[in-house]
Amino acid sequence: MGKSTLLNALVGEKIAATTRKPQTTRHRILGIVTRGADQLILVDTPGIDTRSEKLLGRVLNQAAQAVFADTDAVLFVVEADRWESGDAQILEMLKQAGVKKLVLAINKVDRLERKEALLPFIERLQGLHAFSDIVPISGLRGVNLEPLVDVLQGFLPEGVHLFPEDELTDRSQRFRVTEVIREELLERLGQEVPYATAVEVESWKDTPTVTHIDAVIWVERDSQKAIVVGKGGRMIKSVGTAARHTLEQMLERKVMLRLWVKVREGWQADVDSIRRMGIDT
Ligand SMILES: Nc1nc2c(ncn2[C@@H]2O[C@H](COP(=O)(O)OP(=O)(O)OP(=O)(O)O)[C@@H](O)[C@H]2O)c(=O)[nH]1
Ligand SMILES: [Mg+2]
Repeated sequence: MGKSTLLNALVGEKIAATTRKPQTTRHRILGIVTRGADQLILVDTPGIDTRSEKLLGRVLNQAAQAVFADTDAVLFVVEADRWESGDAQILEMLKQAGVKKLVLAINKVDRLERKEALLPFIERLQGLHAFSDIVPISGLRGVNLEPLVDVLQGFLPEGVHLFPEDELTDRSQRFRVTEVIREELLERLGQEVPYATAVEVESWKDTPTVTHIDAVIWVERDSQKAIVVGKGGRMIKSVGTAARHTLEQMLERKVMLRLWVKVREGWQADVDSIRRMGIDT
């Protein structure tokens, strides 16, 4: 859908991992946009998986639903010209949760071959619910984001700042580092492995010239470890190089990144280990 891409675009920095794989976001992540007297606090939720039966899937769904309780408005992101059964289920859930201010963002308009397709799509969605507003956007290309912020700003209590002006997220630098590594990993792996991985920063040391970071990529099985490491260590090397590059831009200094792949059996099924990975339960 592009929720995390949108969050990053609105905040102006990479906070949340974005990949082609569904269920990339595993945490509730706040993005903070300060505009004069107002402050917009965006909550990026894990996508709601309408299929998953595993514990991790259930935990992610709960995290998404818990968010609705204390927000001023919900931004429902769908893709242009694509309305799927999962979207219908989520809309139903939002209605049942009694969400009053429901803004619809029609994302990825840059991908539309025929711009004329947008109007009938908007009309169709208008027929499904009385949305507070409908804004066509592209999070990736930065199309129409200012008008979207204007609309959301209209639903905020005026002049309330909950965070310092220069703060962009509630998440630590360590967390952002794990997101960068996870993003590179997920983009390179096939369908099976990603859900079985989690990243943890084990040590972080700043010297005057370099930041040394050691991180562990947890997997569930030896076979997955072999895939993540890759032939002759090629996969892990490529993940490490790409992640280091992004981290150097993010931290604005030289980074030495060391990655380890370790097996922790059945971690997905274990609430304690889900919590240890920093995933909200
Ligand atoms: N063409 C195009 N692609 C986009 C746009 N926004 C996001 N994408 C791509 O869509 C994919 C999914 O984006 P994410 O931001 O990770 O989506 P998400 O809704 O956060 O997904 P989950 O966290 O997995 O629920 C990525 O490959 C993005 O680059 C857009 O406006 N246009
Ligand atoms: Mg996401």
